[in-house]
Formats: sequence, C-alpha cells, structure tokens
Amino acid sequence: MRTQVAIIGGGPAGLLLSQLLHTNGIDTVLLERRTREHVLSRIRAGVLESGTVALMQQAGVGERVNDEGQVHEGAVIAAAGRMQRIDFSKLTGRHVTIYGQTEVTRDLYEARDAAEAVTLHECAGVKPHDIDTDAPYVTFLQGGKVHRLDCEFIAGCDGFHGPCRQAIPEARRTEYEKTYPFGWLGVLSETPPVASELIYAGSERGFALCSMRNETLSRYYVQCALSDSPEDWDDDMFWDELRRRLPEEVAANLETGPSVEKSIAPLRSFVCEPMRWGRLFLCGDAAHIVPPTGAKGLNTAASDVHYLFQALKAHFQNKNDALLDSYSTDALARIWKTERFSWWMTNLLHRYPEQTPFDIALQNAELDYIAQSTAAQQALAENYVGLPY
Ligand code: FAS
Ligand code: PHB
Repeated sequence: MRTQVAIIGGGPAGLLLSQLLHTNGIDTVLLERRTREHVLSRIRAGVLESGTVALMQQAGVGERVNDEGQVHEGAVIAAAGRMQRIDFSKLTGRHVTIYGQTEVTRDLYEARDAAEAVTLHECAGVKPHDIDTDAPYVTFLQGGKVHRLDCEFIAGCDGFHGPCRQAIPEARRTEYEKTYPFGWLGVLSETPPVASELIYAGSERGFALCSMRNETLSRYYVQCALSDSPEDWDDDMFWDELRRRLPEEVAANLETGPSVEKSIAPLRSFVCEPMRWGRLFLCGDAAHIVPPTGAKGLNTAASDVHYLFQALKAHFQNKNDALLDSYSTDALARIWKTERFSWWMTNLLHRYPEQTPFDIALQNAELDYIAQSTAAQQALAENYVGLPY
C-alpha cells in the first residue's frame, strides 16, 4: 500500500488534515486504532474558535456547523461575588461557535466517506519507521495480518497516548509538563442550558462551568478531587454541588435531569518539542495538552492542522519546503500562547488544596482587575476567541 501522507489517528486532527489535503488533490491513508463508533462516542470539546470553523469550511464540512452551531458573542465569569460578562464581539470583533467535537468528527467522517477516502479502523500496533529517511513507512495489524504503508510523510495525529511522539529519539525530545491537583467531572444532560452563554464560575468550593451543545442539551462541569471517580457522584450530588458553586440567581434557574454521560478528565499542561522529526510531523494532542479551562484543546489541534496543511500543500504543489522546515517553530509559537492562557484561566478560577489566603487574595485582585479594566477584558477575549494563525 502507498500514499503521499500517512495519517496516524482518526480524531479531529487526523480527520481534518486528511480532508484538507484531499481537497487539494493530496492522497492520504488514515489509520485509526479504535472503531468509528468508539471515536464518535467521545464527549469532549464544545467551543470552536473562528479559525477552526474556517478550516472546516475550507475542508468542505462547514454546512452543518453553520446551520446548527450557536454563535456566542460573549461569556460570563461568575466569581468574587459578581457576574462579569466578557463581550467578545465588542472587544475583538469576533465570536466563538458552540458545536460539539463529536459533531466535528461526525462531519469529517462523512466527508471522508463521500470522498471514498481510505480510513482504516481497528488498526493495532501502528508503528512509524525510517522517519529520518526520505522513504518512511508505517506497519500495522488489521484483520489478523501485518500491513505496510509506504508514504512520503507521516502525520502523527494519535493523541497523547499514541506512538508517534515516542518515535522522536528521547534524547532529542524536550517535554514540558505541569499536572494540576484536581480534575473536571463532566455531565451531559438532556435539559435546557441554565443560561444563553457559558458561565465560568469560581467559588470557595471550587470551579464550575455551565456549557451546552444546543437548546436541549447541556454540558456542566465541577472541579473534583483526582481521587474521585464518576461512580462517587450520583446525579443529585452533582446537581447539588453545581448549584452551590453558582450565583444564587443562576442556581435558581438550573433545570436538572438524568445524566446521559458522566466522566472525569484530569487536567494537565504538556508540550513536546520539537514537533517534527525527519518526515514525521506531530499534530494536536500528540504534541501538546492544555487544561480545558480555556477551551483550547481542539482549537490548538486545528491550528496545528492549518500549519501542517499549508506546509504539505507547498511541498506537493510548489516543491517548496520552507513551511515544512518552519512547521515546528510556527506551531509551537501559537501553542505556547494557548498553554499560557489555559494555565492562567485555570489558576484564576480553581481552588488549589494548599492555597494560602495570599493566593486567594491574588485571585480576587485579578478578578477585580478584569471587572474594572477594558484592557484586561480585551486580553482575555482575544485569547478566548483565538489568536491569529
Ligand atoms: P484525539 O486524542 O482526539 O485523537 C487521537 C486519535 O488517535 C484517537 O481517535 C485515538 O484512538 C487514535 N490513536 C491513539 N493511539 C493510536 C494508535 N496507536 N494507532 C492508531 N490510532 C491511535 N478540549 C476542549 O477544547 N474542551 C474540552 O472540554 C475538552 N475535554 C476533553 C475531555 C477529555 C476526556 C479529553 C481526553 C480531552 C478533552 N479535550 C477538550 C481535548 C480534546 O478535545 C483534544 O484537544 C482533541 O481531541 C485533540 O484532537 P486530536 O489531536 O485529534 O487527538
Ligand atoms: C464544553 O462545552 O465541553 C466546554 C466548554 C468550554 C470549556 C471546556 C469545555 O472551556
């Protein structure tokens, strides 16, 4: 089997890259470890930057997100006794779109089907080879047989636990990591959202987030202990704790119902440098992770895809490798800014186990500053809607 670009991983990064390359006549084969149903069962991100939506349109999958995605022109920070709306449109002229990652992957899978693209599922033992030569290849097990896929480039879109990052020699990799002493317990409920915009709440009991997928599907999160498991929280316990962390006037409007999904995600900041080794290019969670507080995970995978797509297009169409050579530097410059913003939003709104009164006073001073300064609100807004590519 041969292709121009082998893509390892069928999450949003791999699917979006394969579809963008296809629209420019560049052949790909995508190798995914899990079944399509499993990939589509994941409940993850919900907020799309305008750049991510633009990439979906460029990839020919912009119709449903345009029809069903909800444009949000602001969000509320509820902490320190106040509800502070951050007006994205007024402060930046831009907005975000509420559209679940599950739907993004669904749209991309359907586009790959329509293009009769080669997307192989249940591929086991996927392994990149000879990445530091001009004839790399990938081996994998599928249907009880070992297969070899020869290619010109390999895109490592295999997420945090995939094999591609490890294919870069350990001695040449620099990995930066920060783990947070708490997680997020997330609940999906078939109930109307408590508010028309997202509410990021900080309280002495910890962080909470009120989000949604559409007018009848709500997504809520509460900060929880790393030692917790979803089974420790029955629905009533979750709703009671969420109410305690919200302003009274919001809690009074909360419509509860049975959870249709309940999961805990640990919070971590992680960056691997470089993101390229020979003919292997890392993309998305394979290279970096952010705490979800800034709604950046999926969107930073999308910006990596933008840089890698432009670089591969320049190679195949103009025999120009300048963008391939600058890919890691270009992608990391934006990634580190999203790491900073996600870390900053997390510090602003979460309660840490060993927090001192001084730490809490600093949090409140930051919240006061945001409430009183248009410049501070603009800085938050321009990071949240997405920095330029
Ligand atoms: P993904 O992890 O989505 O996709 C990688 C793919 O590679 C997977 O399908 C995996 O099965 C496949 N793979 C792995 N190993 C392989 C192998 N050996 N061979 C072949 N395939 C392999 N971001 C937000 O913005 N907001 C959120 O609320 C949010 N919540 C999250 C909750 C959880 C539990 C997690 C894990 C992440 C969350 N994220 C959130 C971040 C998330 O959305 C990621 O940023 C996004 O999925 C990144 O997309 P990919 O880079 O494609 O990685
Ligand atoms: C979500 O809707 O899942 C969501 C929204 C904003 C975040 C994180 C998650 O910052």
